[in-house]
Amino acid sequence: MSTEETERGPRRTNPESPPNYNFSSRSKLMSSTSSSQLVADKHVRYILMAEKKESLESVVMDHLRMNGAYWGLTTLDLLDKLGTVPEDEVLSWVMTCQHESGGFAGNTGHDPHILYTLSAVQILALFDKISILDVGKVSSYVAGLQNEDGSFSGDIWGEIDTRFSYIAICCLSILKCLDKINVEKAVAYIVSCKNLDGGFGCTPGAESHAGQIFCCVGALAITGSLHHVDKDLLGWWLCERQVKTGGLNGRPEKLPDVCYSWWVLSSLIMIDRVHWIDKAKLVKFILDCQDLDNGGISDRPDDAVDIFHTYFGVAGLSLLEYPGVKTIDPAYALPVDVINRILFTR
Ligand code: GRG
Repeated sequence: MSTEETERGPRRTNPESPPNYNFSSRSKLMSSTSSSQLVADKHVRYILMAEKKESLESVVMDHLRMNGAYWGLTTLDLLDKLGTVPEDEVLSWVMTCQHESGGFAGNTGHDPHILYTLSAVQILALFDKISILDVGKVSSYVAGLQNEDGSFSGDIWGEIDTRFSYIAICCLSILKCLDKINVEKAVAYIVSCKNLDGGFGCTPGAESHAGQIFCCVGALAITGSLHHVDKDLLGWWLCERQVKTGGLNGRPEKLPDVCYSWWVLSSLIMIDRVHWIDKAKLVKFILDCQDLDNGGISDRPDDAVDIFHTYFGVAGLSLLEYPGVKTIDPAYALPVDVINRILFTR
């Protein structure tokens, strides 16, 4: 690892202006670094099958179908295959999940939660259909979950977590309604969750975890507040997540998991320290987690595949600039062309 790098992190100062990450230090990674290639067509087929109502995966995921739809549809878009899904059917189902409060549920007839509300907004963004939303209603639901100390609850039951801070900020930024919350207090709460190791936890004093770090760094990036991050200290903690096989874990002494290719890598990119890990070894780890016969990606080699790991594997390869995969935005977790379309148009 080199600590001689100059400070070249994201330079956004205005929360309403588009992100400006410096990718200049990212080298092109060719697929020849692994014994296998990305079997994109098989992953597309796997996702389209997993969505079918009668599949086991669809039954198991019934209560969080909105998240599953976001993972699957974003993967299809990254592989340039969003056009293969029946858009009208998807959009009308998404809208059946909206509650009168303005929030979205994980499926029709379920209770609303901020987790599913972001996924619903992201799905509409993928299809360039934010316009079918009552933006005032959705943004009021999200803004109404902010607490006096700046934190966010997930729903009316009040659980507090920095995941919900990220979701609120990401969602309101996409809807161009960040002015509906107290951004200063939201940022102060996130900063209060920063630990001595440079990482962030789910609440003040909670252990640093790569998933929470993504949420906190992402929220700080979107609000132009990355100066609160000690980039060298956090970059060191994050690059220490890479284990011998090339995979990344979420905290010390834990097993590697493909999903951390997203949580860790996106954070490293946002703080401009992605060149501190071995990218070729990580590409190989992700490719080794593919089901080469039936498509889909698992947490670790030879485990069963699922839609969550398929998304985070492909999203990780996108961050690694793998050929044939569209570029994803590390803060918004949507393809860059989608984010540009939203942030550059009124
Ligand atoms: C739009 C990408 C996107 C996210 C929305 C929901 C959310 C915001 C972020 C979740 C961040 C998070 C906490 C991710 C971690 C998920 C995970 C694999 C947790 C497993 O934790 P443990 O403790 O596993 O079971 P380890 O790996 O620590 O053993």
